[in-house]
Amino acid sequence: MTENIRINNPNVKYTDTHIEAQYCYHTTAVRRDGDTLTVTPSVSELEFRTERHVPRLGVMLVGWGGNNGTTVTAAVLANRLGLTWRTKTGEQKANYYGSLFQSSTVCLGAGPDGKEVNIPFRDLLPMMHPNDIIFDGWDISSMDLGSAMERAEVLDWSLQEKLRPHMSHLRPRASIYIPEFIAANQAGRADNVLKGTMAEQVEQIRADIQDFRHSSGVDKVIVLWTANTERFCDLTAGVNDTAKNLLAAIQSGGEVSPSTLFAVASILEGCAYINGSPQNTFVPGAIELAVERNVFIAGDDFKSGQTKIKSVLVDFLISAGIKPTSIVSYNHLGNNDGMNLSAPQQFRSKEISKSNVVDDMVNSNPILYRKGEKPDHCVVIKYVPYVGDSKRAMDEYTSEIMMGGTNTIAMHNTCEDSLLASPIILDLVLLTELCQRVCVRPQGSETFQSFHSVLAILSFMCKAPLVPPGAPLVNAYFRQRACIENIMRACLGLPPQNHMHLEHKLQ
Ligand code: NAI
Ligand code: DG6
Repeated sequence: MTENIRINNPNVKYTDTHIEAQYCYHTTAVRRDGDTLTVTPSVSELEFRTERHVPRLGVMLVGWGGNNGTTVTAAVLANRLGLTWRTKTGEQKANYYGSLFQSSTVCLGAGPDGKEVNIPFRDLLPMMHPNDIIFDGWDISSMDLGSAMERAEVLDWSLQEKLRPHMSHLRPRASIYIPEFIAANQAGRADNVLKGTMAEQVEQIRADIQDFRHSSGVDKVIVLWTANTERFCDLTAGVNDTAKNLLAAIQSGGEVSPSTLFAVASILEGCAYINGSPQNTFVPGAIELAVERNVFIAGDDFKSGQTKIKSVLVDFLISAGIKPTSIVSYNHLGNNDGMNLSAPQQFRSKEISKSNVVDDMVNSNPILYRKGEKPDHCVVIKYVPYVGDSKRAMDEYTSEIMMGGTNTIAMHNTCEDSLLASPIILDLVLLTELCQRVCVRPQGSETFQSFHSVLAILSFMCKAPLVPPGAPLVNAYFRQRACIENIMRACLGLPPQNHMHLEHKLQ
């Protein structure tokens, strides 16, 4: 089902190439003087311009042969081919459940009968369909994608049998492998690695991107890291603090992680780069390079399961005036990601990423929390091979309620990790591609601007969102979702969704 949206408003113009929308952007400034807060609303007139032509998109995955890499490739192929397969409970059809754009809806307004009209999120603006994405990528393991899908143990066997002929000819390109950044237990699969100096390896990655672009005929390429979680990189003045120093460190062979090397190669090729893992790929020098070259970067760490629930539940509790005092999150999983995370330094990267997700909600409520006060927050991950990709997550949220009461919520969640991450990978690249076609002319300016290189609108899909310096960091799920929806509405000259329904509330 695809809906054609046409905005009936003189402030919105459709040209052959663009949608041009005049938009009133309302903001509110607050000044505190002693006990008094002075609140000043203001409005500025912006013009949004969105290119209508949807290009052919190529996506290069770093870690293509892993569970996420093979699952997302298989899912797109299965949807493109319209595959169905038998399971023990009947026939299953390929779908994109879990994708914000493909499988959730937004309310456009009210129909003649006063009822809400909901449309697929993807239909708000011209967007690429995931079925049309062409995949390529790198892996330190040389296994072809058909066999790697089998190694992942994620998809039903009868589906794998149908997909294998379409996947066995896909082989990951050789990758950058610096053993000290990922767990030692990964060494056994590293049989597909580049040789040469760091600078030569970056040049090879750039050559791979160019080769893919030319051989596949895609118009643009986005690179996404879904390889193993790395340890954090030391932040060192003179090495990775500026773009110039980072490029020099690559030439001289300083401490630069493989994920940062991929980011640099992508930025130099003008390709957006997304980090789906928790490590600090975006050292200050990498961010500066992206800003200098006007290339989008985004991350960090897919927000797929336990953390997604956390960003809903804690938001609910705190916004309802209930005070979470202790959050304890265990999970165990048995896939290769779990094995890599069983090493302390790699676990530490994930622990940091998973632990900061309630900060914005806690800081928003000084009635419940004194300055600096936080709930206890404990994150445990254990490797249990038997459960494979079927991750178990157990959470306990303890909160203070009225008059000293205690409210404890415990939950247990079981599901295939890669089937949660794959639709998020698709949403990340599709939204990035859309953002590359949107620009905004601020009031009084002659020129249009693109979004900031640090693409914070992607926060919704990330556990530890990267935002431009000084920008507010939002983890709360519905605020993040509303941000995407309202920016897309702004591109159509539509006001933010206000949920007031005043027309039904007056006499
Ligand atoms: P995986 O271990 O199955 O796949 C990672 C792949 O990366 C492996 O095939 C490995 O050989 C490859 N690899 C390692 N270093 C590489 C390098 N330098 N260059 C190229 N390839 C390299 O892991 P999975 O389950 O696919 O997860 C991938 C990443 O996504 C992990 O870092 C994980 O923490 C992160 N993630 C996964 C989520 C999920 O729900 N599945 C959610 C959030 C993050
Ligand atoms: C163990 O936690 C493995 C990780 O890669 C997670 O599965 C992944 O980061 C998803 O985390 P969450 O908190 O979004 O479920």
